[in-house]
Amino acid sequence: MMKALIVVDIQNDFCKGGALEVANANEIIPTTNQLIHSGFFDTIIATQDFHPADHKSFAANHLWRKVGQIIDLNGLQQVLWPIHCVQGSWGTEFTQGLESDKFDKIFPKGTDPEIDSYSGFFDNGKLKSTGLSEHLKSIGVETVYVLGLATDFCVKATALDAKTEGFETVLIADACRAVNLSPDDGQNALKAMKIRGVKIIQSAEILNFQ
Ligand code: VGL
Ligand code: ZN
Repeated sequence: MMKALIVVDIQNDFCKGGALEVANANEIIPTTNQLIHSGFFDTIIATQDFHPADHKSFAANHLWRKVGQIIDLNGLQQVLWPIHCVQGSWGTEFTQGLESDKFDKIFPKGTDPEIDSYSGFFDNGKLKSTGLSEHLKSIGVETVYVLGLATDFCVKATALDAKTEGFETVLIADACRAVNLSPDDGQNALKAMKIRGVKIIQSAEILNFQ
């Protein structure tokens, strides 16, 4: 049974000193590296938030809009974010210390300025595939393990799409951190994933038995 690890958006802009800093994000890097080295996974995949400078998820690209506001963007609700993960910038690079040279394949997302893409599989309107699902199926992956940033946005969206795509889906909870626009968002995201059939585990359940 082939197993893939999906490392979601461990990038400078979501870590210490980044434009969309997630609290305590850097704490997940040592655990992620241990999982990468565990030998438990048949393939290591990463997603990378990778926006053009004119991306419409940036508050700065709308007149009179502020970070945190919710707007209608081409028929979808869109939270407005600070400018982050712009192609070619430091912010979009994988964070120092993360063993990104071990990634077998990287799936960029959020490249269309008109639509955001939280999931590593599809944009938020499910209009276009990134190719991740097709790739995993082509190499025979049946189970995906998801970790990274942020629990309440890209991790949640990626895990839910993995489940919908027919993969056995496991969330490694201690290797995720949440944005928490509201204080309980991270916890609520875990509950929402669990209800949809995503298995929630701790990294020790993999690392202690390798
Ligand atoms: C993310 C907000 C905007 C994430 C990406 O990786 O969770 N959140 N872009
Ligand atoms: Zn983004």
